Amino acid sequence: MVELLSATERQDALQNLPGWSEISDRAAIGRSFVFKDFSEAFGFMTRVALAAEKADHHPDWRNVYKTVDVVLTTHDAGGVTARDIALAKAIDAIARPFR
Ligand code: HBI
Repeated sequence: MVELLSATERQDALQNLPGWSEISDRAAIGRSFVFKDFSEAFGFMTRVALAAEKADHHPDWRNVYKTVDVVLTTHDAGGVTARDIALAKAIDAIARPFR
């Protein structure tokens, strides 16, 4: 079972994840992405979905038109783990070319 990150480990990880922040009441981390239009937003979601399947770690996300709100937590551990940090990094790499 993957271990929960400590508060310090979470803060350190977030230093290298610009745009992501702690959602403390949900024991999670989150970031919002705004794209040019719905088509780009959904293209981003399609790519993230494939990465999530590969990682067997899935986002809790919401899409309204060109905005995608992403929340990551590890249900099995009841909070933020290294798996969330790894997926956040993968998600940022997917979002980069859309800029
Ligand atoms: N995704 N975010 C998240 N958190 C999990 O704990 C998780 C998951 N996707 C799949 C998964 N766990 C499976 O390993 C378990 O449901 C068996």
